[in-house]
Amino acid sequence: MQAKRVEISSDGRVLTLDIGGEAGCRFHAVWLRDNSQDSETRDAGNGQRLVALTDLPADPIMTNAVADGDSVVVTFSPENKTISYSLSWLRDHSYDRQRTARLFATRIETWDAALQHGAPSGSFTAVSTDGAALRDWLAAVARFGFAKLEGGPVEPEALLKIVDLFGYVRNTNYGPYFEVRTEVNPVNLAYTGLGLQAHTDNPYRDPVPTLQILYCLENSADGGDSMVVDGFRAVEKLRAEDETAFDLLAGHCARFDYAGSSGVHLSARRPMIETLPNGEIVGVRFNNRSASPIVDVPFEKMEAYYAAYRRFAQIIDDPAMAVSFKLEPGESFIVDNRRVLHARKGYSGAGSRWLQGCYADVDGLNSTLAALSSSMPQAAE
Ligand code: NM2
Ligand code: OGA
Ligand code: ZN
Repeated sequence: MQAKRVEISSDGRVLTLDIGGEAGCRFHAVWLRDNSQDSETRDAGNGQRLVALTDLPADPIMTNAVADGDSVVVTFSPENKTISYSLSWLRDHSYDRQRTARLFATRIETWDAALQHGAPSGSFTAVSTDGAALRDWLAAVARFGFAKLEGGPVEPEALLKIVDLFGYVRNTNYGPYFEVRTEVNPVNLAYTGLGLQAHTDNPYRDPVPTLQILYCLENSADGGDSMVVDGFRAVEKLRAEDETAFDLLAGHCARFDYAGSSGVHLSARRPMIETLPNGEIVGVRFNNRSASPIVDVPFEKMEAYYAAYRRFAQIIDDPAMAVSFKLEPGESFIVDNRRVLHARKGYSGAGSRWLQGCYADVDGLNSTLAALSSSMPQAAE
């Protein structure tokens, strides 16, 4: 890659480059200096920055910039420091562009019941033994917020082997993993045969567990089918239908609590729809069982808030939104618990039902996915 134009503004504060197909791409001196990749600024081994921002001059000026093959070489005053930047790195990190409003991160693809027959799924054996299969399965989780895994061993703790493939278990008051089966005096309604409306887990926790795995060991009772719903698609629908309803749920905190066993009282205040400063949707918290009285909505808006909440719940419960399946022993699924809600039908009858569940976090998943993706060729799309 060559730079066709390399120009410094007369005050030395802005560098303008034509890189590849991108013309007139501007960078500030202060930004470039902070992002120097030289060995005094960044450790050559681990890539970490060696200096604090306050160690650098507040007002650096560029005194010279020249193209040099696939790099541009810039000299900064007052340090009189010359630093080389790769053009492809600059192109990849360019910030001088139109920002188009979007609701989700680019890799996210929202879905509804139509995904039923192409639901993301992997083979336990393949993901355990083949890096490319693991990468593709993790990529599906990142894209769709859930994936099934089939053909695993029908043995307790197999779910921990799945977590070991990409990250770390999140231990909680429920233990490193938990038994999801009918109990006498259950500490949580999940440990009964009741149906569970689509929900995200542990909205009463801050930070919320960002991944959940449910692994089936027995499922011969009548019922007990699983459903997953894309919370981001539900938000998209709500917003398209009624932006005021979206604003009400995104703009006020709900509250969630759990105090079902002795010595535990978890609570969190967060909106049901969580957004970034640019409006991007990053999280959904929805769980009727642990919702607490909402006190963060002004009196004048409370009825409208309830109408929005009800409409959001109707969208979530609409069968046209759900992918459903009945887990067989040795099958499991993982959800991004900030995005995809899970539900189960009630169960009863002669047979038995036993799942094991655990939490983990997406930092590990994303890290493993990124490392696997950079170390091997991409799968054909
Ligand atoms: N269990 C399964 O978030 C919830 O309370 C749902 C969680 C008990 C760990 C159930
Ligand atoms: C849970 C849960 C669903 C099921 O344990 O959090 O939602 O299928 N269980 O039992
Ligand atoms: Zn749950």
